[in-house]
Amino acid sequence: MAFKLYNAPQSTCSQRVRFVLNAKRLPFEEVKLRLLEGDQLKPDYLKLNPNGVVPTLDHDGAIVIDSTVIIEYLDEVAPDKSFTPSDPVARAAMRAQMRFIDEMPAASVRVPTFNLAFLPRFQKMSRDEFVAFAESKPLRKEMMLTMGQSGFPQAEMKSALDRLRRTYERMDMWIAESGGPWLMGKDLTLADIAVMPALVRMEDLGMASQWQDLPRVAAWYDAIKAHPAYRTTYYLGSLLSEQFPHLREKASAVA
Ligand SMILES: N[C@@H](CCC(=O)N[C@@H](CS)C(=O)NCC(=O)O)C(=O)O
Repeated sequence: MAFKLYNAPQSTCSQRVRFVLNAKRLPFEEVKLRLLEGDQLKPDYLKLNPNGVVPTLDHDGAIVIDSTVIIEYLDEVAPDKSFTPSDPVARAAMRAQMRFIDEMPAASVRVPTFNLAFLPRFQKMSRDEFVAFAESKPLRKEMMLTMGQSGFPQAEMKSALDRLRRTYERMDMWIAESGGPWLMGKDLTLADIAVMPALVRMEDLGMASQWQDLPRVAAWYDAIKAHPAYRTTYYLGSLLSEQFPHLREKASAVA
């Protein structure tokens, strides 16, 4: 089995897939796209992934897109060290958690990410360059134009942080109900892996304090960072603060 992963070091969606590949010890070729340069919008890549986003998995020529779909696919084709419960009811519960995670934290985390990390880059573009860049995005055109070159308004930032807070509270409830240490109990599942990058991103942006009053979530976070796959997934250059020097001061001002 040969895997080629088109991804970006700092992309939260890519980090889910790298974690699963690493945890399963599946060797893979990594193709790194530069998202701010628009590699994901080039015609050859759009043939693989018409959404113009990463990640995309090429498995012996079969193309699989969307990180949630990819991690489920990997668990099916490489079932050793499975991250999916065998009981159908538990499997359905895990998938429901993953839907919640895609709708809530995975979407919300883009707002602080863009405002705190990427905005200075967009502000350097001329208006015409920015609009052309935004309009070339199949999935994120409207989001980019709403953000504009002055960033998402404070109200949008506040509601994104509120949605993230509700995620930490939901995680706390899941861990309490399952007995932990993971979201579904004693076994790490794809749901844990799906939510992990949002919390890593928030810590990277200086906002880990948002879950410090939830000791079960804090312990969960420490545990997933201690997993052997974590270090290989978050190789040097995977954190935004490793790339954007302005980030640390600005993030600590927001926290
Ligand atoms: N639902 C998709 C979302 C993918 C996505 O939004 N990827 C981001 C990085 S995490 C991206 O490629 N952004 C580039 C862009 O918006 O142009 C997935 O989970 O794979």
